This record gives sequence, structure tokens and C-alpha cells, in this order.
Amino acid sequence: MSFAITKSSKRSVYTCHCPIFSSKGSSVPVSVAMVLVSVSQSVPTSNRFPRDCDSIPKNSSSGVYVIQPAGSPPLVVWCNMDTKGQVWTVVQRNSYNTELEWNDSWANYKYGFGDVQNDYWLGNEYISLLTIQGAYKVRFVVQDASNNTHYAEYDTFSVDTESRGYALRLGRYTGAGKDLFTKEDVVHDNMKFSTYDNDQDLSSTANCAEIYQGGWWHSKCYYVKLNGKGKNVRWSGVCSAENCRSTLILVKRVC
Ligand SMILES: [Ca+2]
Repeated sequence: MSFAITKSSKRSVYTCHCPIFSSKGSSVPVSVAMVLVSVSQSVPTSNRFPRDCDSIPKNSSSGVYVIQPAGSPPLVVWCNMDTKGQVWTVVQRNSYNTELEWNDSWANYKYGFGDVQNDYWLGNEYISLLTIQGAYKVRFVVQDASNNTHYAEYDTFSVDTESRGYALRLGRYTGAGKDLFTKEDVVHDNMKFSTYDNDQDLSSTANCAEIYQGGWWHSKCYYVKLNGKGKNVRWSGVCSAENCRSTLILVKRVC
């Protein structure tokens, strides 16, 4: 299937009604929403874009860029310049009043969804390609109801391939509070990714992603869950239910 947009304008939303054929030959109508964004970045003469946000030109500002991890098609992402001048690749951004449902299928979590200028999930396939091409660290960030920022950082971070369930691999922890990803009885480290239609969690009786309405590295089920709509974003001991205001998952190459 292919299509072309002959007239476009920034921030317009286009809807494509595309027939999808099932194995029985019947078509099922689906709609695909696209948001066009403008990127002020020249196409490299090598036809390869920077492999991550660390590789964009020095002194760049935060914004939308095209990157291309090894083995990946070009990806539109948000590159985040922090207060120390370090550039991070944003693989997840969520806010309390998000327009996204977050209770998405395996296929949608695989290839990503959302709008890089607002809330989005980059996609497990692309997070995996990004983080297995080198050594990366990660910073999980949440903002509570009082606009206090809490974070957990791990000095290594990767997401396995799909054949290994997009499992989460974390290194050593630094942060202000408890290490809730690797040390507690409900761990997230080394868990496979679960969605409502692909239950890979550790609970034999519950489908964690379905119950809590968001794909995540569930075990039985979670202490931290940043993929969810409104009250389904939680960080134990920091914010829960109605008072997690926004989240980020940031990735940075370490060598
Ligand atoms: Ca289960």
C-alpha cells in the first residue's frame, strides 16, 4: 500500500482510511491518523541520519529531529537538551491530560504511536534497535502534583529484540529514592513487555496490561508504570492515581 500527500501544512492532522485484508480475504476498515511536523535538519550527504540524539550537531536546541539507529528506518523523535547541555533521546512522553489511550495492542507498541511534539511512545522495535547498537543509559522521570520531579537512572539500558519479548535490561541504579525497577519484590528489570493482547507478565491469574490499561514491563504487576492514561500512571511512593502529572523516558549513549 502506498499513498501521497500533495498538499500539506504544519500541525494539520490527516486521516487515512486504509483497507486491511484478513486471512479470509475480507477487508476491515481502519483509520490511521498522521500529524505532519516540520524538521529543520538537512538530509546528510551519506543518506544516513544521526544514529541517536547524542549525534546531532553540538549546541543544538531541544526539538524534533530525524535519527536512524543501525538497522532502522529514519525515525522522527524529540531530542531533549538538559540543563547540563547533554542531549537525550526521548522514547516516551506522557501527561495527565493525554489524548492517547495507552491501552494499545502489541503491534501498536511495537511500532509506536502518538505525536513527538506531545505524548508518544517511540515503539519497542525502535527502542530495541536504538539501545542495542551501543551502550546506553536511561532516565525514567515523573512529575508529581506539586510539580516536583523524581527520577530513576540506570547506567545501562537496553530492550531485547521481539523474539526475546522486548525484555527490559537495566544496569546500576542512581536516583533520590528507592530503586523500584530492579530491587523490590515486584521487579521490572528483565521482564518481557506485555500488552493486553500479549500477556507475558509473571502473574498466572492476571493480565496486568489489560487490568491496568497500558503496555509495560509488568511482573506481578508493577511498582512503576508510566504507560497509561491519567490515573493509570503510577510511581509507588511518589505519585499514584490522580497525581502523576507527566512522565519521560530518556536515553543517552554512554560510549
Ligand atoms: Ca499474566
